[in-house]
Amino acid sequence: MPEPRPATTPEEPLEARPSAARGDEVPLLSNAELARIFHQIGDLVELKGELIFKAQAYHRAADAISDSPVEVARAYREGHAPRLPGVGRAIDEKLAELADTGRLRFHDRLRREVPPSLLDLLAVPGLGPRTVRELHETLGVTSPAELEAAVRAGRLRGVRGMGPKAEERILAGLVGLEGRSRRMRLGEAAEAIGGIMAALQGTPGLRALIPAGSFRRRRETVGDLDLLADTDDPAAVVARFTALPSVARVLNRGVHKAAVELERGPQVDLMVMPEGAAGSYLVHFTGSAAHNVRLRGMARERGWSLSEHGFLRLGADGEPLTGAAAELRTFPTEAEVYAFLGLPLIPPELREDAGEVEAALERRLPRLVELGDLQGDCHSHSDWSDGHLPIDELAGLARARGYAYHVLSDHTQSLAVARGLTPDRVERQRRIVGELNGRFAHEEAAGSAPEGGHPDGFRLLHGCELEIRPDGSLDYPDELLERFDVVAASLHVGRGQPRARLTARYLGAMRNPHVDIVCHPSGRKIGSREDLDLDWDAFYAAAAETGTLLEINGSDERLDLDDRRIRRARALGCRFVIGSDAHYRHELDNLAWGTAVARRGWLEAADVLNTRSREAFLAWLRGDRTVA
Ligand code: DGT
Ligand code: CA
Ligand code: CA
Ligand code: ZN
Repeated sequence: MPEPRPATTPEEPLEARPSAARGDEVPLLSNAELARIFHQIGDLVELKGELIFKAQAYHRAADAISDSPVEVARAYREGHAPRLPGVGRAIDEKLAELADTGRLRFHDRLRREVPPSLLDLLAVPGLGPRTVRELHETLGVTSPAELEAAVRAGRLRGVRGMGPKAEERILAGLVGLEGRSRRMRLGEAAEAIGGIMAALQGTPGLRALIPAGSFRRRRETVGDLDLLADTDDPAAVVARFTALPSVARVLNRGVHKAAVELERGPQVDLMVMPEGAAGSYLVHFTGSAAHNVRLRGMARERGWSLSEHGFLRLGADGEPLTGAAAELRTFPTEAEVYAFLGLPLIPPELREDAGEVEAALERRLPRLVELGDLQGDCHSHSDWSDGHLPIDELAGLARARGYAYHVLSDHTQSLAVARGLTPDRVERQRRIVGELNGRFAHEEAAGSAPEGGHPDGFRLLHGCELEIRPDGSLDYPDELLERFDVVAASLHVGRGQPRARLTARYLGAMRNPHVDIVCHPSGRKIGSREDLDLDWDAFYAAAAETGTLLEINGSDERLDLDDRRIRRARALGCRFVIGSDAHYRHELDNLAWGTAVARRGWLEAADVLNTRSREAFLAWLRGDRTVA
């Protein structure tokens, strides 16, 4: 491929895969793709420090190609090259090579000579090739992050022609770049990849599409999307993928892969897996890179080199054997790849080189909790506070999903912005919950409950999301708290208090015997609101001691506790619940994200209390901690 591979693809060029040999027909590059290549050549020669007019010639040719009404590559291939303004002999030859082979050796060589990260610097709004080269040569800056550090350290002042104005301009440009490369929340990633997978449904020859990368690992934010295709007809899926209406730009296209940028959206990398050898592909493109490095090390110790193509036998010199001696082992499934290394299959959520390889070697990987283990949802809001669903509808939806219980947990009185409930509204709400449950019990007894319900029947549990006030007091008196099925305490105001005060507020709430759960303990919102400043170990110790459950909030902008804190909390003896914090109908799906985070935190079903039956869950809340 002539285009630069996106910054997010692996070091080894994908084209090096053995299957490149089956690259029967060379794909025809579009005018836009050709233009992009020539613009990039122009940038690269200028970055290299060659004469400016050379660079300009490439940019001019690029413009002429994108303005041309004829399909330039096809015309070249068919032997009637069009006359393009500004295209002389040198560029004419390059166009012919691109049209015939789909690649350009000159471009490949340039990309080897110039640090590719300098192209990232070029993406900073307001930075041209000349400035980038100057910054690289005088300050050694090779990436946007290094540039930002240099500007902030005042090192830019030493560069010719760079004053305070330039500093300001560059910092503004860096902010712009960040906005463009913002990482997605899990829900956004799911929506984008779901749309693409739906649109590719029915592509001739397509057997399966599997999302890989950080999304498959359910990292809390996702940079770009990686999609693996299992197909009889790679060309068909690549063609349909690059022509999707949601695609703004094709960044890269080959016979077995492509990369695109979605309209106002992320980059998506599509890779076709070689038939019968999908295992190492799945492992490689699921990552993480750190996990892959560990696997490669283990392969090496056993005398093999591991890449996405499979295992290659190493010779005495430590290099893969070649020619007649070459030996390649490939596997159709991931489990077989792990087995070849003497390991059980490691679930994608654990593949972060955070101890999972050691645990696998010692056969002590956890049996991770699954979404299907959950018997009920522990956190939701109706239109009585800041939710958008009437109580009966909320209950009906949870019941239809097959749960045995669902906690209604509207806000309490002092959270006026969220229409927190006064004690008399709590009383009225309790009556409504009671009536609903009466109806459910009646239907279940009469055998007239809707299909698809839980075999134990369904009950709406009356809870509240109890505000811990800035002075540490609780928002309802004990006599009222006592009457709820579930009390979940939260801290939304006075977030800026010093660590000792904040920690004491939580500890005080946990010592109240009516408080069952602490909701979204860190209070963060991903990308927009910092964590509370807490003495975390003291917090976990108090939760463990008082038997207070810690929520794993499944809202994709919270995911709180996060995976790292879950592991620490569990090590200190804490137990958990997973809550959707649904305010809208579709947010009931947040339980999936909550479960993913719990899995990334190495939790098993036994660690998560809402995997228990309604009876056992309620008994546990009442203080009977012996019920299994
Ligand atoms: P992201 O997109 O930033 O959220 O994170 P990932 O993990 O999806 O990373 P991405 O899209 O760059 O690459 C997908 C997978 O491909 C990654 O998880 C592991 C593999 N991979 C990519 N680059 C490298 C690399 O430089 N070295 C190794 N060993 N593996 C890589
Ligand atoms: Ca990628
Ligand atoms: Ca990715
Ligand atoms: Zn809430």
